[in-house]
Amino acid sequence: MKSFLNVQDLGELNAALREAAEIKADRYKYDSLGKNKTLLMVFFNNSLRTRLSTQKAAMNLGMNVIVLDVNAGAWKLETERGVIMDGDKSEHLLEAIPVMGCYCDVIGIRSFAGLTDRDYDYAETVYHQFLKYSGKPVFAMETATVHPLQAFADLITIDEYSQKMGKRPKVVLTWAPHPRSLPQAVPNSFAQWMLAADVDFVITHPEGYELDPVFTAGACIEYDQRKAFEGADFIYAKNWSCPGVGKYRADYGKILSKDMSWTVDAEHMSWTNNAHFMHCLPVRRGMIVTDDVIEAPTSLVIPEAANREISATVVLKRILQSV
Ligand code: AN0
Ligand code: CP
Repeated sequence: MKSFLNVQDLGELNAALREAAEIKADRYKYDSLGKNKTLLMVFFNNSLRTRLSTQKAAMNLGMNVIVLDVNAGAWKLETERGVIMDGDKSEHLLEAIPVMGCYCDVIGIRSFAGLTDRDYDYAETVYHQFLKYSGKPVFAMETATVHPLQAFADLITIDEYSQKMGKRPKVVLTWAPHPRSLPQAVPNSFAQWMLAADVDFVITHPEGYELDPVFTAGACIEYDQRKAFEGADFIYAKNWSCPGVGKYRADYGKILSKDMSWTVDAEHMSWTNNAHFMHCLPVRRGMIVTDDVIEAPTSLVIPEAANREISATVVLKRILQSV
């Protein structure tokens, strides 16, 4: 595997889930695979889970790890081509990327959507520049439109808990309010992975929040949150800003609603089949979810975060086996 952005990059999903279970049972099984190999993690944005879990995954495989926080000590990078660099940016990404590629064997990138230029974001411009100019395998640690390590960890979690239920689960992705404009990467990937998995999948959100059909083609969209929640086994909450689809194109990246009736509380959960609550974290309590719901025994936010180590170990293992 030379690039990891989409569910298809992983091949057959059941095989990947079996590999995840194998690694979870013995996470050091492949501890010499990464000997004398270096992972470079490049962060253009903040992170807690991705930073720690991906570094831990690399260490499970015996790799060395370098972390670069672009906004904390590196030269400020220009990413657009063809500009006169007379502002505050000292270096161009097109030199920085091949330089980074000199010092490592694999590169992970966190580069969120700017949420102003939809075409630039949805072309995954920064990610593809890394792929093209680093000469190394590259994987997404949340890029402009996707967060596949998160979606894979979410799928591993849903697979584990639905085995305990002994039935094909109903999984609901619900929009919830947030004070700031957030990317669509997490819901895009979650939808893409759920549609590839063996689950019944429903998306619910206010009008204008329709995700790009590239990720949701074939999904059931239910605008009535209560109807969507009925019979659900897993509630996956997330805020996202306007994806700018169809007639909402000019609203790309904007907040269209802060309707607090969408906050997941105990009443919302009472509509479900005693569902598990999920969220990728970081989460704002009182906005996305109430304290009692996130603290309930049915909440999976911590097991989900723990599975980030497993998804990253599988992905890095696959990459190492191909370099
Ligand atoms: C980010 C997002 O919504 O994409 C990262 C989530 C993993 N969240 C925030 O910026 C709060
Ligand atoms: N879920 C997730 O990716 O968290 P971080 O932003 O803390 O890495």
